[in-house]
Order: sequence, then C-alpha cells, then structure tokens
Amino acid sequence: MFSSATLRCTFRGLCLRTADRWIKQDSIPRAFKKHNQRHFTTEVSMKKLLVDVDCGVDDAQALMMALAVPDVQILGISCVHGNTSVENVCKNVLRVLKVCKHLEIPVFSGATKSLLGQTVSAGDFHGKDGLGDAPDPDAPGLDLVQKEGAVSAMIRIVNENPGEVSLVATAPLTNVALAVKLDPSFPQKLRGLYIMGGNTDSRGNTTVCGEYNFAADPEAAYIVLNEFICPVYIASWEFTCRSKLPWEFCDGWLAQDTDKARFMKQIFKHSMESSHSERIEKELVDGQGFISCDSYAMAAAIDDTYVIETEQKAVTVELAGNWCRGMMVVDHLDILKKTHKAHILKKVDLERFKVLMMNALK
Ligand SMILES: [Ca+2]
Repeated sequence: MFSSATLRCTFRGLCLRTADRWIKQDSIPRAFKKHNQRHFTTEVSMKKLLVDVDCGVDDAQALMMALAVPDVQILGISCVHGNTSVENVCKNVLRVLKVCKHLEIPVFSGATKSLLGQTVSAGDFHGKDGLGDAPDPDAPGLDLVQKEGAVSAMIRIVNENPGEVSLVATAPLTNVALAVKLDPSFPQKLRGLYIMGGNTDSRGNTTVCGEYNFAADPEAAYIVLNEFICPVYIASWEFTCRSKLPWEFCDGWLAQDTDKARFMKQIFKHSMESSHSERIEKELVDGQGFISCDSYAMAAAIDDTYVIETEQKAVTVELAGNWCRGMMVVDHLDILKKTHKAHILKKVDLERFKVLMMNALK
C-alpha cells in the first residue's frame, strides 16, 4: 500500500513529494531528516481522510476511487441517513470495503434522521437499498460496525491527527453539523472539508431549487456552511452535471475484467437505467452523461492536480420560503459580509478524473 508513495518520496532526489506539494530537500531541517527519514516515507506522505457517506452508488464509486490511491489512508467511514436507511448505508459501505479488500477500515453508524426529523425522499435512483437492489447473499454482517458512534469517532480521529485530516462529505450533512456542535474547534483541526452538495444556479434535483444532500437536511447544511471556518470545497449539483463523462467511458470502465468492475456493474445497473427516465432527463443540467456526483468531491480531496479553477464565494443555505428551502445561496454581492469564502468548483482536470475512476475498478 505504501509502495508508490514511497517511490515518489525519496531523500535521494532533489525534492520530496509531500501530501500536498513538492518541497525542496534543502527546506527540511537536518534533525528532521535524520530522525524521521523512515517515517517520512510512510506517514507524512499519506493523505488522511474521513469520509461521511449515505452510501448510494456514487458514494460507492467515490470510496472505491479513494481506496485505489496508494497514498490515501481512510481513517474511518461514517454513515448517515440519506439515499437509504443508515443500517443499509453501513451494510453498503461494508460491501464496498469487502470487494476492495479493506474491511480493516472502521465503519461508524451515525444520524438516522435530519436535525429536525423531517424527511425528503431520495427517490428510487439508487434503488431501495442504495446499491441498486442487487442481491448479495455474502454481504458482511452489521456486527462489523464499530460500537462507537459516528460523530464521536469523527471528533476523536481528528483530535488524534490535528491539521492532517480531510473530511469528504457526500451525504446529508447531519453528522458533520453535529460534530461542530459537540466540538466547536472541530473545523479548525481539519485540513479541509470537501462537500458534494448544494447548487449554484437554483437548479434542484430533489425540490424545485434544492440539491438532495442539502434539501435532505437544510439546517445541517446551514450549520456546516456557516461554522466550518476551514478550507471548504464544494462540488455542486450543476458543477457535477457540467463535468459529466460520456457513457462510452462508462462502458469501458465497467468492462474491466475485475471483481470490482463486476460488482459495480451489478449495483449500477438500476441507476443507469433510471438515468434515461423523463424525470432524470429534466434534472440533468447539461444533458445526458455519466455523472458520478460524489466522486468529484472525493477527487478534489485526494489529487492535488485535479482542481483547475474555483470561485471563492460566501455561501449559506435558505431555511424558509415556499419553494427554496434547502437551496444553497451564493453571495455574489458580499451582502452577507462573511469573511470566510468557500471554494466552489468550476473547472477540473477531467482526464485526471478519468484515470482516478478507471483505477477505482482495477
Ligand atoms: Ca451520497
């Protein structure tokens, strides 16, 4: 697991590849070199992640992308309500970890409902069980889920690795909001927060103006966008639509002769068929294509070369209104007077993204 990270990180060369940039060897204190040479090749070069999911098919794709990158270390996966019940989410994550041979990664169960207990249907896009209702008689049992709750685990893990953990949130933000309420210093101890959610052009995919992850728990999204004073990257619904891949890429992706590709083909069948329904056609901002929404946020967290352009804006969430509850509000005019700006993804390296996607099923 450490091999390619080690190859990229050598004291023999002029430079060192760290978690986020090349640094000149000269800039490393001699004492550090002497005493940390062995550790530098393993620990410092690893990108540490926490992933918060409502494991539908695209969460599975995002997880498989991260699990395939040698210098990424997933410290824990927290589960939350969303595409399906939190029990199904835990089960789905375990199924993904099993096919990727990473059942050693701890899985935590989190919030079963939104902060106010209101529910918004996720529809049937990912199937009732979240993974396309594909039978899996050998699915791992829920006894593998950790006893510790998701939110306390997130806080503990970040405290154990201050300043090092990137949190990737690809689900309703209930667990993430609860974490900052239990520990207000949680955000400042993160390296960054990467969200799939929200919308920039009031194009809804669940309500008229709301993207699902935000519409499913608007209060949680509001808390997160207003209280996470750390680098925040947002892959909005419109951005993911505009960054779609051709279905022909998907065909080649699924045709790989591996257990992971066969697993993906099974769980993705239902969503692929649903993609051509009249309702989904209307939701798509930029026409047909293969859109693995959650994978766009994941790629930003794990690959430094992937994000090409972001727009830095203050953002919040509409909590009232007849039609716009759950809509992300982008403050182009700085009327909110917020000093903290989020990085809204605008342009990414899709060729790099394709490589990350292909590797996910290798
Ligand atoms: Ca998701």
